[in-house]
Amino acid sequence: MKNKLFQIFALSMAFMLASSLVSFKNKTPKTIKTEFTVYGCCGDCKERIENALDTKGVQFATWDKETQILSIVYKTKLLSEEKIHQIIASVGHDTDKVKAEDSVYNALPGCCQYRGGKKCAH
Ligand SMILES: [Cu+2]
Repeated sequence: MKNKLFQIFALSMAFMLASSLVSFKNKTPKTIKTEFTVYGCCGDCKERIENALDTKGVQFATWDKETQILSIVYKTKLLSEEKIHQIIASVGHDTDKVKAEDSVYNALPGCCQYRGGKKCAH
């Protein structure tokens, strides 16, 4: 009888532990690290992209012109991934989700106009 009670006790403890772990996992973390494609071509593009992301809520951001991949760590309280895509598009760089306005894109220096698979002139 005692043994059975102990079994029930142990089982319910295990269940509580498991469910608390699940709810812990579902909580939004304070910071998120993510990577996505941002189109650009040269060191000037890199500076433009990274400067645009030098903003509140971004802990770390680096763009690789060879792979066109942006790696970013941001605070979920202050930013969302959508917002980050918009910030980048607002300085003329297309992402895999948000395209820059043509007027903003056309205002980029000619050597930085990367659309159509063009390589930067420098
Ligand atoms: Cu460029």
